[in-house]
Amino acid sequence: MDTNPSNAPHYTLLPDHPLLAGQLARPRRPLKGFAVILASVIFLLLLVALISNQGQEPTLPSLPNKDARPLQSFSKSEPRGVAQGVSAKSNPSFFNDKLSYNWTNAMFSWQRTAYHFQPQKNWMNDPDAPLYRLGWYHLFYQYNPDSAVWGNITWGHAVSRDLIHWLYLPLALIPDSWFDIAGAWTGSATLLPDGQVVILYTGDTNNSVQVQNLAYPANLSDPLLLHWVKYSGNPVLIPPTWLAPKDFRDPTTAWVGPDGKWRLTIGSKVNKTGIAIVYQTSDFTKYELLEGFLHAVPGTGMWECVDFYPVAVNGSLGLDTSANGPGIKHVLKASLDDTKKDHYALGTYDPISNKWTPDNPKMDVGIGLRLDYGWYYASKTFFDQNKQRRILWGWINETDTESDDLQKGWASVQTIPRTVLYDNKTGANILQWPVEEVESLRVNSTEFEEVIVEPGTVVPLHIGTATQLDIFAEFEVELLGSEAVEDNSSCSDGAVDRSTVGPFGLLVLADDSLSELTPIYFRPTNASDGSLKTYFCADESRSSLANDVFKKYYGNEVPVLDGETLSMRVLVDHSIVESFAQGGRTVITSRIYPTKAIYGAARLFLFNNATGVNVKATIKIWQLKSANIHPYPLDQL
Ligand code: DQQ
Repeated sequence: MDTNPSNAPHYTLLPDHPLLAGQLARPRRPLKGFAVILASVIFLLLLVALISNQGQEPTLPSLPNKDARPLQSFSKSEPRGVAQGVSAKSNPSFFNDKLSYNWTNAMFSWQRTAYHFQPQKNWMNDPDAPLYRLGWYHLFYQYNPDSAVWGNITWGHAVSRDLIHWLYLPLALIPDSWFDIAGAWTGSATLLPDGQVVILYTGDTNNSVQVQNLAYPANLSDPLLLHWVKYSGNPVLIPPTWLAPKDFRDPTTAWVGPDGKWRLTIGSKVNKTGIAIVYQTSDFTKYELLEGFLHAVPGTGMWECVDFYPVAVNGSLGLDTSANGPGIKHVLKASLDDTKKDHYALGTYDPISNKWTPDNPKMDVGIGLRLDYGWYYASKTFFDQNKQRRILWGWINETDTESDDLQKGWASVQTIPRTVLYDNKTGANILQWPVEEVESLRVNSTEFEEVIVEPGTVVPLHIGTATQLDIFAEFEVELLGSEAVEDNSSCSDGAVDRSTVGPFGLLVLADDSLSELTPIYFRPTNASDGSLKTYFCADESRSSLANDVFKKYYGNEVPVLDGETLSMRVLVDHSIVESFAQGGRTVITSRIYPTKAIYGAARLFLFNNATGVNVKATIKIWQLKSANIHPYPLDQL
């Protein structure tokens, strides 16, 4: 039986850990107090020296002050995390003391999702080290156990049999050592052929230097992987001398190179050029930096949470991270710190030259495709050897105010895990699709066949409660006049921007009076150059009566091939809407904050805002049950 008290670390303590030395429990003697003040002054001087040393060679302190937790500076004009060299962790525009609305507890409760993963309380950000092993899917995540805002970043941990129902486990990695005392940041897992599990994660040190640390399970026969050991030789990697010490983070899962050694990549930047650098290792404790960059794109800034994996050009299965050769392309993904957007590109990986080359330089990482055109960041994939598929996790941040988050006591949700495949029809993008297990939540379905939606109308879909839905909709368009008028619009003017042929689609989380609604829609255009394009969009501008939340237009072009019908799949889960067009070529995640269209008042409609076409819609809608997400009954072990 394991009954760890919730405030104790769940991994083996290092021999020099203050808890073992009893230092935290002992009353301080005056002399010790003086020593602490002296140490703090020295620490502050070191901090000042380090800051003024920015851009020069980073050096790790030779005698780290193991007890010191650096000042987590935070100013009212700067979002959390920025001072530590990581992304803005709060809605930057609404970073204020105000609530965004006169929220009630009932409204806040409704916002919690029913089948997405989120912790019971407090702040969560990036998914970390997803893996499958001994019958369990593991998800770790960036977590603040103390508050609903970013800080004190610790690794939360949960397990699932099916990626849908989750059991919360004790914290996996606590920032309690000099090499991660300012935060146990993002990392990845690698499963070794002999059954070992290796986690590499970024530690923010007592001097705010980003280093990479190694952790491994204390007991490999424990399927829950409850206890983690931090390697005694941590950190295993410090920033190379030519990189800034705050621009070196988020190691990937490792893959095997042609010489049998492991390789992994880490994101960084040189001036404004985003880069991915590659290290080689045999034992995960000693590393060699390979020459050159895996890839670099000028103007894209710091690359966070780089992900790098193979996809099969033909076939419907995912690939192990080490797969390479004929019929394989590689996806390179970077989370752009400057824009908070996840960009990817398809290309070819040559392990001999240590280079990845994009198929289309015009669609390179950071200047071309995005994984998700909604509110989505810091994603990460893993290879699920259980079902031979690659699965993508992504973080959905809040766009309300910090005060809202503190009042509701939690912040952020993870997306539904999505399978990732190469789109061999377009040859130019990946396909993302909710894992099949989500379908186990479907309870009953309603079908609407060939519903005609005339120009400028909305049609209610009477399905009862409309807050937990899985919707699949297809649309055909019938031109009423002789020809469509040219137009060049995209998603940028919202669902009220009318043309001959669009927009049309669904209104989700709408109330009866349509005082709140979120259109998820197609926007075909016939540009003056003769080209026909279709955009897939989400218009959040009328999603909430609350003022201080993001209410933007999101979306991008979606490829529609000859003979294809326009189709979308939309998952509605209270305040989260995940929308997939054309089998997952273009994806949009929405985090919205309705005040009226909630509980039994939430409705679903079809709409057609085109002026010159009838739209024929065929729709199947499933109500979804809630997933079981609760603490693991550790007392029953
Ligand atoms: N989140 C982590 C960093 C990463 C960032 C810190 C991305 O490791 O770069 O919580 O959201």
